Amino acid sequence: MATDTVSTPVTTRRHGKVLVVSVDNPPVNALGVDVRRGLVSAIDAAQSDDAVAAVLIVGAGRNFIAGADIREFGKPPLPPALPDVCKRIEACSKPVIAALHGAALGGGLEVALAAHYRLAVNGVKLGLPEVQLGLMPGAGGTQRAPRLIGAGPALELMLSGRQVGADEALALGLVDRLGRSDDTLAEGLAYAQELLAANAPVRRTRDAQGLADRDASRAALDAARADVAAKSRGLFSPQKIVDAVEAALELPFDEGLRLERTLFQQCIASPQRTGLIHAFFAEREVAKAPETKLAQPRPLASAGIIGGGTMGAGIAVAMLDAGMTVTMVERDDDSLARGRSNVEKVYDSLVAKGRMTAAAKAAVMARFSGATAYDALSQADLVIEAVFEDMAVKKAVFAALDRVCKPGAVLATNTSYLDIDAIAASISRPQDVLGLHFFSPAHVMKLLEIVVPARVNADAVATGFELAKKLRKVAVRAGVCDGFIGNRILAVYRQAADHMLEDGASPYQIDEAVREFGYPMGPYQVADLAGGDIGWATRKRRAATRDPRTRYVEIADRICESGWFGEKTGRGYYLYAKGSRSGTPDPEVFAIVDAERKRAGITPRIFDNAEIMRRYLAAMINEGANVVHEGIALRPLDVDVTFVAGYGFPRHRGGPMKYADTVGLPQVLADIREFANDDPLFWRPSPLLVDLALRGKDFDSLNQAA
Ligand code: 3H9
Repeated sequence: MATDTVSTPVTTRRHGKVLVVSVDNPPVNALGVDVRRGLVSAIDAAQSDDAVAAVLIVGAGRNFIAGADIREFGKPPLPPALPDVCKRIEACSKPVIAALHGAALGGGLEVALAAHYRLAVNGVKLGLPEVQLGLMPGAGGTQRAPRLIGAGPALELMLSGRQVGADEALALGLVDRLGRSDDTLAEGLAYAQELLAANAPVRRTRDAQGLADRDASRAALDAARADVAAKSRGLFSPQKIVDAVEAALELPFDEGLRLERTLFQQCIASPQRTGLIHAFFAEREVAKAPETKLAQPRPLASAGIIGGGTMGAGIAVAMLDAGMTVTMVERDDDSLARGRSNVEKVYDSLVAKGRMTAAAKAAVMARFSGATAYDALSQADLVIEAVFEDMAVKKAVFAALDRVCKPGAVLATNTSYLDIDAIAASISRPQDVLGLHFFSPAHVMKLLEIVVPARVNADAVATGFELAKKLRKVAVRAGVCDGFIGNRILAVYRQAADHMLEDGASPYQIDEAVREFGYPMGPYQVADLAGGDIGWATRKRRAATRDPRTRYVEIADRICESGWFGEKTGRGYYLYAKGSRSGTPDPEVFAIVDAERKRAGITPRIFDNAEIMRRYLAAMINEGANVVHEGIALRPLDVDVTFVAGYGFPRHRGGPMKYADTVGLPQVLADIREFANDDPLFWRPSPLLVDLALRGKDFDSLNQAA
């Protein structure tokens, strides 16, 4: 064995006639400029060295290559460009083999596609996820993947961005061979030796015949184009992916590559790319809360849940799905039976859809137990209460937990707005108390607000973040206030929407404007889905403490007084035909709105959708700035992640604070000042917004500084 050139982060080492090229660029072997340079010089070295008969590319650490270095996008490009690196690999006159493990994504898979043979070991994750970043494969992926596996499967991979495992990759033809062991290097070397022994030729993907059946390829393209038009809700890059695959079908390979480059640059220049990459990094940044750096999480094997309603059962399912042992406590046998059945229902529906076997369900439910006495929680590492939103009830639950739980157990409340400092202060161990605010349905929704009261220990908070990781949730650290980050901001922009409703817009127009912006649903559709009675109860409870000077729109109350609580009652802001989940405009709602306008002495005016969004978003951004200013959210990016992960804010816009940066803070401030002419109490500019605008800074400057 001979060792020669060493050029970090790509090293080469000869094993007999095989030159092993190892990419070692932690944390994920992204294809930064040094890696690109290293790969080109490694191929050049292999080409010019007579002792080398084949090249094996492997990744060091946990992954092959996770893709292009996302941090380089938007900066001046440094040569060699990745498409040229891939061309160089493919042009090599000696067989190049890629041995894949861990992530082989985006540009990483494109490097592998440029190689002549591919082997993968168990646990590999292959994919072309660029679409999730507002991009498309830009290093030959749109030209090579269809030639290798056919237009239909390639389009599906690129448009979904999903990852495929080893077996599926083999079945698709993305890889030629699966390794028997997990030792990628040994498996790759054995494969290379075998190919050399068989005199296997250089086999270039550019010459593969996956598009030979033109009719099938054309049909796949047409279907994909129709699907994109119907479903991609204004996203830019999916259309470009289809255009590029069309080029693969219609143009010679090199021309197709050139078009791919042009389209890729258009995606890079699009604001959607900026928004989606902001969301990608922000989601990783929120996981690094200060407490996670200060302290180690406590043990987290077994959990208790108090309350088996929709929320408690959803949390139980999320934990069971993560492999935890769960004990549910309810006040009596009947309630417990209902709680258990709420949990089982979720699995039964999976079994009915064929997505889970009855045996798998039984195995999961074996980790679930129920009790009507708190003693059953004496050994739990973590207990989450999800009982009725009432301070006295919550305090009684915490007093019981204080009595029975082992020392060091983390005691969490799922309250949406109650004062967690007060709950913590009511027991003997406030250092163990925090808020874990799940969103319904808790086993589906990605967001988890981790609410940090004043006296909690850092290791309890770190345990909350560890739990989020286990449950695969996006955790955002929030301070204690009414509504924390998400619901506090929601309350304000919902008011802005109600003001517009009373001033002349219809709920249907507001929903439409919000959907046009990229939300899956508008606020009145959401209200109908969630059930109007919940918000109504809260409004009634707060009526006594409401500032009488603030504008209060009563339309929602009138609708609730009619017994119209939304979808579940067949009527809310919309009318729902029996069994239907999509509503139609309701003339009687128009009548209620008209009557309320008259009562309030308002002459309705016309809004256009642009003004609706200007007001809706200004309210959201302004309260977001307040939340950051008061330290409830650590940074603007925490607000962004909250809204993207939990409130349907269009991911390609990055989040409300990122969006504000793209509009420009002086413009947002000018809007708020304009709106304040009519309602100065509601439209009070946040001091943080004023300060940043004055200093010519944006919200992102606070993300960088933190
Ligand atoms: C592309 O390839 C375009 C080409 O087609 C064309 C080019 C011409 N770059 O997620 P983790 C960082 S587009 C830079 O927590 P995991 C990440 O920020 C790319 N940095 O780990 C984090 O940093 P920090 C297509 C990256 O084990 C750290 O690595 N590829 C990149 O849970 C660990 O990440 C993708 O979209 C990157 N590409 O998951 C794949 N990737 O420690 C994106 C990660 O400072 N990546 N980082 O917070 C992933 O999906 C996951 O990171 C992966 C690992 C599955 C790889």
